[in-house]
Amino acid sequence: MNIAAVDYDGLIPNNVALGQDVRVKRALEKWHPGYLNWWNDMGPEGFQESLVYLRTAVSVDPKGWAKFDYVRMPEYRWGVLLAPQMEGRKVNFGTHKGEPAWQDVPGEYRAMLRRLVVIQGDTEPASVEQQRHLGKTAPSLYDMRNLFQVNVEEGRHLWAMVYLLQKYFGTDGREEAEALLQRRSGDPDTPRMLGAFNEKTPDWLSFFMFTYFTDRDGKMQLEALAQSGFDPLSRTCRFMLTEEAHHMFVGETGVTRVVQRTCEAMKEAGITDPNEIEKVRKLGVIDLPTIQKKANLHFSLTLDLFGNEISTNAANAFHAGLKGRYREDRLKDDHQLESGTYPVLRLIDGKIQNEDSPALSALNMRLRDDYVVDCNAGVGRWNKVISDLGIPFEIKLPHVAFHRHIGEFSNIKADVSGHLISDEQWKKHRGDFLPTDGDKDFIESLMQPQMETGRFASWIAPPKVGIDNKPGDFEYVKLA
Ligand code: BYC
Repeated sequence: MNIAAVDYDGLIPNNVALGQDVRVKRALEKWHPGYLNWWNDMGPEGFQESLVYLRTAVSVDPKGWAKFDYVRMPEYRWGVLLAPQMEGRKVNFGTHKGEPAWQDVPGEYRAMLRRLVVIQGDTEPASVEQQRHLGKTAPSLYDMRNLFQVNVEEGRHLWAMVYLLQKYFGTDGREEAEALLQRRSGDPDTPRMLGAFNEKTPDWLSFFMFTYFTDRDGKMQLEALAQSGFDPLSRTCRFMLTEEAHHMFVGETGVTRVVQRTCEAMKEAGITDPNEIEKVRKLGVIDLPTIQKKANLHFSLTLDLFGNEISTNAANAFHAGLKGRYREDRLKDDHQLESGTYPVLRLIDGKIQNEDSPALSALNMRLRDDYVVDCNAGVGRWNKVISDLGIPFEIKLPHVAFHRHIGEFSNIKADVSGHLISDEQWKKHRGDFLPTDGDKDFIESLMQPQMETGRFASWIAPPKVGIDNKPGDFEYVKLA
């Protein structure tokens, strides 16, 4: 079988020869109605009958893997797609370094591997649940289409993890696959597994921040799992990363367009001081200090997703060859880390300072550091838009100790610069760092839908180019 081509004949499009794997095919077909029920209950609210101009993966060839067409979301072809197998691939880190990559689950690591797959799987439907109400306040049909594209692909990523569970983990894999459809973002009794996936995505600025910051955690984690010695996981994550890139594009360009519109409106009105918040808001755009507060919120919530700075779980997963570092294969060291150290930012004697820690234990910290570098690149591009429009303002990522709920800094209060502050001071200044109820109400007041083809809400600039090179007046969603 040509691995680059996808078999579209059956119920579940795939490039894993599902037709010859009766047990797994049946298990997935049995899971399918539950998935559709979940999509109908918890997927986008409304618009399920509308025709959306979506891309669907039709191949895993990096040169041309997607086709664009109008699709009703419930009819989207969610499938199982793995990147092509690499001849002679080896485990390239940890204690098994140099051994052939596993095509089956190594028995001794079964529980650890299942946990990683389940956690990854859990985030995918969670994000769809968090974003389900956004369609009805879309600032344009272009944005609505991008939201739905992200949503159907997160659905596909759930399929990707469920395939691994059904194929490689027997009865308990099947149970985990069921449980992935039962948990609900924000539900007090059956919440999603990781903190940030139980938070609200109340408005479109949050959606753009989420796809910028939180989908980027997705990228980092998938890159680390793509290094896995368990080859089916590696191949799965490699293809997911292809799709993930668009989600971060939506976030980065979304925030850019909000920032651009704000600065343009300020310029037109002759407002040069970004802190003249009320005047700026009267223009029907979101003031830059509020955009900064949203960035503070989403960045800090996402940092929690990297787990504890010092983690035995992370050390064990690396040692076992299951989860590597960011782009492990491009790093130049022994890939075993038995003796090295890594500087970890910790709270020591009441001060935030670096401490050299065993490199193996510090892998969450290291991935988080790589993440912060990656985040900063896009923030620099937002700032270029602001400075090109002549506004004296710079968006900055807050200190990693700010507003944390997991790890070293979860028990202290720090300001955005990383200065320790008392509970009293935190209460007093919280509203300077994070969106207040007033900020939220203002943003909500702007969330009026704009559903005319080629038109955009007052607070966001049109994109530079259309999706699939379509012109500005293209009807991305044919409303039913
Ligand atoms: N919330 O040893 P530690 C994505 C728990 S996003 C709640 O530091 P570890 C996407 C932890 O589970 C990427 N609990 O943990 C983005 C552990 O509990 P147990 C998702 C947390 O394992 C946008 C205990 O604390 N993929 O794809 O080193 C849209 C001890 O912690 C949290 C992955 O995350 C938290 N934030 O690190 C759609 C990859 N943090 O087991 C999709 C797979 C920690 O002792 N996951 N805990 O009861 C992992 O690699 C790791 O499990 C984590 C945590 C990085 C999450």
